[in-house]
Order: sequence, then C-alpha cells, then structure tokens
Amino acid sequence: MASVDKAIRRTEFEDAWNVIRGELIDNFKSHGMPREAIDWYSRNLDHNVPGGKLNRGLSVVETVEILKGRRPLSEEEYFKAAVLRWCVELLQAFFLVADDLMDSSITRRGQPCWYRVEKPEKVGNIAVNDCTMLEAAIYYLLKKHFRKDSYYVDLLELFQESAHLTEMGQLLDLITASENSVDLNTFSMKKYSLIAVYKTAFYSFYLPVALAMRICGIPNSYPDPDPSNTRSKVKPYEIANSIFLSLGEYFQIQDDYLDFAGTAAQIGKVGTDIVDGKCSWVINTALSLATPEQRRVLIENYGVKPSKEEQARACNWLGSTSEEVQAYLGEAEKKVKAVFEDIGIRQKYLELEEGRYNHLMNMINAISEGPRGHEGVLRREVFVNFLNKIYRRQK
Ligand code: DMA
Ligand code: MG
Ligand code: MG
Ligand code: MG
Repeated sequence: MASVDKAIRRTEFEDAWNVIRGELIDNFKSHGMPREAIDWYSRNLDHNVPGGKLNRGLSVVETVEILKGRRPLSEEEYFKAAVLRWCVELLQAFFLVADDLMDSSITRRGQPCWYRVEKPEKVGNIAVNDCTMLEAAIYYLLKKHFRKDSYYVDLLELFQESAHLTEMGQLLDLITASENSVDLNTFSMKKYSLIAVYKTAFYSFYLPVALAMRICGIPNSYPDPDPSNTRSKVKPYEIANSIFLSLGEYFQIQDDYLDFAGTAAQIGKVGTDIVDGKCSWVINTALSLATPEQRRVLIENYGVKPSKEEQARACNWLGSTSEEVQAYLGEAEKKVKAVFEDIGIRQKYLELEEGRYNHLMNMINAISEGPRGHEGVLRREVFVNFLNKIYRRQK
C-alpha cells in the first residue's frame, strides 16, 4: 500500500510543473500583458524548462526524502520540494539559453537551441531577455512560497550565490576560448579545473542538495552523531561543498568527453568544443600526451571555425549515427578528432572514470552519520545517490 501511495505522490509531484507554470503565467497576465507577450513567455517556458534530464531538480526531492529517513512526505513538504526542484530547473534553463547563444550551439535536448527557433516567430537576440526572465521566475516563486519560512534568506542566498559563481566560471570559459585566436599555450589542467568547478559544480550539485538540507532544517554545524566521537563537530554544508566540487568537476569532464565522443542522437546536442576552441578536459589531456607533431596539428586546427557550407551541413546532425556525423565535420575538426583518437583519449577517459569513482566513494565513506534514523544529520546516501546517477553516464 505504501508504495502505491508513493507512486501517486510522485505523479502529483510531476504535475507540480503545471501548477508552477500556471502561477508564472498568471503573474505575467496580472501586469496587463497582451496576448502575444503571454504566448511568447509561455513558449519560452515550454521550450526551455521541462525536457532535460532533470537530474539537478529531481535531486532536491530525492535528497529531502533521504534526509527525512524516506518516510512519506506530507503534501506540503512534497510541494515545497517540488517548487525548489523547478526553481533549479529554471536556473539551469536560464544558463543554457545564454550558454547556447554564447557557444553558437545548434541543438539542445534534441531540439534547436532557443535563440535559433524561427517559428512562429524568430527568437534571435530576444533570447537574451528571455533567459533573464527565466531567472526572475525563480525569485518570484521563492517569494510566493517561502517568504514566511525562517530559511527564506538561506534559499535566496543559495540561488544568488550559485548563480554568481557559475557566471564567474562562464566568464573564464568564454575568454579562454576567445573568438578568433585560441592560444593553446594558455590552457592547463589547473585552469580547466577552475572553469569546470565554477561553471558547473556549484549550481548542478551543491545547490540542489544545500536547498534540500535547508528545508530539512539541517544546521550549519552539529555534534558528531557517531557515539564514540561526540566531542567533535560536523559542518555538513562544508562537507557537501567539498564532495560536490569534486563530483561536479567529474561531471563536467564527462560533458567534455561526450562533446567529443557522443553522438547527437545520444546526447541531444551537437558537440561544439573543438570549433569553439574550448579549454576542455579532452584538449588538455591531449596536450599533455601529444608528440611535437601532434601538438602542431592541434595548434593549427583547434578552434578553427567551419566554413559556411560546413556549418549548414552540421545542422542536419540531429538523429545521425556517429559514422554519418563523421561525414558532416569540417576539415579542421576532423584533424583534431583524429589526433584525439591516436592519443587514446577514450582509454584515458575509462581509467579516469574508475579513479574518480573510487576517490569519491572514499570521501563519502568518511562522512560520520551515526545510527540510522537520526534525523537532522547529513547522510552518505545523499552522495551515493548522485554518484550512481552520473557514473559512466552516456548522455
Ligand atoms: C555548461 O557548459 C555550463 C553552463 C553554466 C550552462 P557547456 O557549454 O560545456 O555546456 P553544454 O555542453 O551543455 O553546452
Ligand atoms: Mg555550451
Ligand atoms: Mg559553454
Ligand atoms: Mg559541454
């Protein structure tokens, strides 16, 4: 019976987006906006918010469930977790709309990037304002649903600070892959880690879990729940932060690897890192292993934009197999990919996945959680849940 109950709650929870979407549109209407603006705003929400892997958002709810000892949540607890889940998805949507514009990407989640949508109206640069409207929706929802809660300011700070850190990472990512001249001598693994942690880890991993921890009332510090060690203090947000920075870096390495090795049909987007000249894990690994001749080929071809004709062909990538995609690549990109293959990037990546998994498991096992059922403390399962979701992911 309990599991049927849970299944029903889950469906209710999935429906939460329709309720939240309705609230956002009603608010927009209440300002006297005309029909065409309401339609535009609705299309912005529908194209960009649902439809992702939903890992980030879903983890808010799963974390609440774990921290509450997997007891069935009340209707109100579910709805609040759901609002935060969709706020995280809105933040993600805000970043992706801007990111695709700045990275000149073609597709996202198996459809054209928002700025490239032509029908019923051409979006183009209006995407800049549209993405800020997605961000503003977060603060509207937080105020509406959490204004009276003691942890309201904590939620505001978490969103605002994660966004700020992400923007720092995006800045570094973008200026390192400067428009016309990519200088591979400015790349390094150290710089790469900084980019990866800032642009991805805070908002994708630390944010959803820290939100869940706040609504579950987990304090900034508490006595060690291990009965043999009660004199020391546990700082749960610091622990979560350090594990998630490492996990987030690993996640971005996967994103970079898939940008090179994944097919569009598999990852729902066409890789652009090579033509964009991004300081990615793949190029940094290749540079560290390249012979002088291979390095020369990389310097000559990395970050070289495809010709107009090559670009037009790339738009047909969606749904293609990897062999077909091969035929669409521009000449420079082909040469870079061949060097990556010769260097054995695929093998290096397999080894890295294994090593990262073990390292993260060790970090997780060091968390002191005390006896089961101890509410209000951090639990290892929160992190194991994430790690299992992303380990060896294919999309
Ligand atoms: C993504 O970096 C970072 C943010 C903040 C959206 P990316 O450009 O590598 O992402 P994607 O490969 O999804 O375009
Ligand atoms: Mg991008
Ligand atoms: Mg980017
Ligand atoms: Mg990427």
